[in-house]
Amino acid sequence: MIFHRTYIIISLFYLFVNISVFAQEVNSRSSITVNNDWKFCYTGKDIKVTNVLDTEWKHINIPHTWNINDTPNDTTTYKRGIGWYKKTLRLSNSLKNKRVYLHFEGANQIAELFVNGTYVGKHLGGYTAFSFDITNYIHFDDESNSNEISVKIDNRFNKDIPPLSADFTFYGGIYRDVWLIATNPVHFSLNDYGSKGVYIATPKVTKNEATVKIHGKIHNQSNVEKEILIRSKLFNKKDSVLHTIEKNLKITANHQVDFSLDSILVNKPELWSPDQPNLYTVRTELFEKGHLKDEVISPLGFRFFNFHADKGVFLNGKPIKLIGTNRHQDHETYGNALSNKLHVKDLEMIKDAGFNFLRLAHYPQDPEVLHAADKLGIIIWEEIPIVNYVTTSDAFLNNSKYMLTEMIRQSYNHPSIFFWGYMNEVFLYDANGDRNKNMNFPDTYLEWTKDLAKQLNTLVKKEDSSRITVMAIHQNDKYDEVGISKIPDALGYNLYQGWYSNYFTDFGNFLDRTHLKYPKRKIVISEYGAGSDERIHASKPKRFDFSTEYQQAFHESYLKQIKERPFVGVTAVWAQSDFGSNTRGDSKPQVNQKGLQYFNRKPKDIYYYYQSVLGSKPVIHIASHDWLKRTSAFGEGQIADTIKIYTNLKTLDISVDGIKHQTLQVDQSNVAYFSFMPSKEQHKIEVKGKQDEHYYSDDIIVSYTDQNLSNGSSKEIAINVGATFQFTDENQKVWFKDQPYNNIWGYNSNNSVPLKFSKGIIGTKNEPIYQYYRKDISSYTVNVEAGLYEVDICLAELEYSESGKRKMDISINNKRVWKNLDLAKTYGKQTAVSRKFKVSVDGGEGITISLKAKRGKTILNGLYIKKLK
Ligand code: GCB
Repeated sequence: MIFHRTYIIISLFYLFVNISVFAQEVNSRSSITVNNDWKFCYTGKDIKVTNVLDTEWKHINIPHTWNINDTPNDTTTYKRGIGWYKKTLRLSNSLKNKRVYLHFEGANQIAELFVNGTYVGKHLGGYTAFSFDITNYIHFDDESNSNEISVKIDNRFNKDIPPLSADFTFYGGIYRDVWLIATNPVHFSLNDYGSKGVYIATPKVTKNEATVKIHGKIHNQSNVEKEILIRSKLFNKKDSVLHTIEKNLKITANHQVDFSLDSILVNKPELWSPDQPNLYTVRTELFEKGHLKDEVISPLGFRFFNFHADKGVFLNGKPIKLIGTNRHQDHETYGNALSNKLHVKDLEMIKDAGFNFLRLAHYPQDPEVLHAADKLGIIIWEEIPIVNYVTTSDAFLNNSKYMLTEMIRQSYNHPSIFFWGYMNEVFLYDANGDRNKNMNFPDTYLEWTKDLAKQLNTLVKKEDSSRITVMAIHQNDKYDEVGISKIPDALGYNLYQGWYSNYFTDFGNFLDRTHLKYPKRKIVISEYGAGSDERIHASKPKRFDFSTEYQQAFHESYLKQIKERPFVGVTAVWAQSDFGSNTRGDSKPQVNQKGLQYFNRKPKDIYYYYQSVLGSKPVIHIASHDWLKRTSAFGEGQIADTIKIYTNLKTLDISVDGIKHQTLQVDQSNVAYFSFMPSKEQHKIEVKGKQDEHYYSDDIIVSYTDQNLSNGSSKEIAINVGATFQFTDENQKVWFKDQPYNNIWGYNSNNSVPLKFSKGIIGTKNEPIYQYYRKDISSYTVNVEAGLYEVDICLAELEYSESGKRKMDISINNKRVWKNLDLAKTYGKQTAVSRKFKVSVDGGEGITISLKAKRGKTILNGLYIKKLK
């Protein structure tokens, strides 16, 4: 919601959507959302709206995207094409003397508006707002019953509109609010790059005084010259008027003029900061002959900041380390079509984690996000979506500049914004050696891109020199060789040492080397992160295994390294929540899993690590709420289990099953561990602590899965062959990590190799069982006691699409159950195959699955054995 009205009563002069319209006298502007009762049809192809059959329209409300069912887990239906929206609008006669606008907060990515069959205009770019004046295209109640609004949205690849490529889903649709705005003929401009036409600057701010400078644009859409008065009132947070400033203006007919009011001086301003987000308000009014004709309300915050290459960021004269996160705007089950409530909830979670900084990656987000950031005290980096590469065309250049101007003008008044960004990893493809191969970049590519950066940087400075310009780069020397890294005021590094490359300790070393080499560089860590999946756990976590334990170790190490380096002024986790990325094939395909919260926003355990280190409230959180089903054995051959706790308390009391286990002293790291010996299937763990006379606690119930079918202690075993972690499937069954035969169970072929396939698997929700496999395996043995068993063999052909490349015979206890199995031929590539067999075991011999290659090498992905009798 961007149009805050105080005079809501006078706004109620019309109601929409096929119901009667009531007229009342309106003095000032009126804004109302027109989100309900739309019809939608995804046509895919570019056809006329009149050619869509009546039966093809579906009733929908906005916000809406047509890609909701495309993610996650579906590699086939990601729709990039044309979708038509239409709506009937009935407008009161009282609007006859008004100017009527439709304002879209965002539609991805090309929007074309038609009113009553006539083309009104087009907007390019999916992440900024735009308005159309529809006055000349509409009829009113006395002329005709209704108006047909139709909007064609196109989310196809367009080489001239950023982003061209990125690690996120380009959901199509009208996915943010749509507003109908009615103004008097003379009003604050609604055609100034989608902004509200009023800009509040604070050219000078100190602790003692601040100046406020208000300027903007006025549009006289009447045929007569107008004499008007502009009045701005500055309110403090208690809503009392502190200052009023006015100016008379004359505007010729059918003209727009810029206006600028004299400076206002505010003594002893209450400064804005993350700890004290003091907000003022400016109400700017437009009067004609003493009557209020229009008004715009804008937020205002006083703060001064600078970024020092050695000492980091200073806010209001004091050092402040900006430790924050990145946010994508989508959400499980909603795609990018979120209610304002969900946007605000995200910001509240970010604040609650203790973060004071947020990068809006990789595009401008809903206006509500910035309102929330202003109010909650979260410092913002906002950017336009030039990601991965550019097209060296004038159209791309112009669209980028247009988008950048839109972003700045639309967000200008928000005190939370400190950074304007304009590029992310723009040499990704080129630096990786694709140049002149797949991408066909011209020889001038690097220089052209550098020039684009220069032009964008200059544009930002012209629009708003009060903020810091920034771009994010990946770890590659090309940016320095070309010199593009010198263009912005600050340089953001997206760093993934220990995830995309070997060790997380390389992170600090890289920072130290870079700071030494470029001592004047203002370094931002614009991204760092590792993926995780609540179903994957490992006591010895490995890079890229998607275990929650690896992600935890990664962040614990990174945050420590960040805190040790004062020159690192700004940092941001990648990312606050998991998000849709249609090209990904991780353990949850089509989702980027590096969030501190899941795609549905449930916090991961690691969220509480940040909260315990950065937040102000006492935290005790057992770091294993996601790992309640464990594969350690109990009873005979038992091994101790270790439980981790995130806390900012100094002393913890641990109890197991209600009995005091130990008292733990916690060091500076905010991480505490204790061990105990599981002795039965379930244990209740409780952790308690006390601070300032208040008690805090957390508890979990952990359960243990035994793995021995030979002594009757277990009746089933599931094995994720080829994997180094345990996996919990959709039926809550725990799949053990793979192991060589240890006299209980395991693979027998020492030459076999564990492999991973990084794409989605057709026909299962349990991808990690099929994505991991062992190749060149001759047999797998599980010791069992005598009885009748069900043996489920899980396979997927992950290498070949063509038949005839791999053929194998599979036997269970020397009895052939599959002959000449050619998975590609029978089931196709990348498809989960699970087949169950009944096996009777007399005793002694256990169950051995043997695989024999007839062509190519054998493979095995998973094994499940269950005792039936
Ligand atoms: C990056 C990109 C971001 C990706 C992220 C990742 O460097 O800027 O868009 O999502 O890495 O997860 O790989």
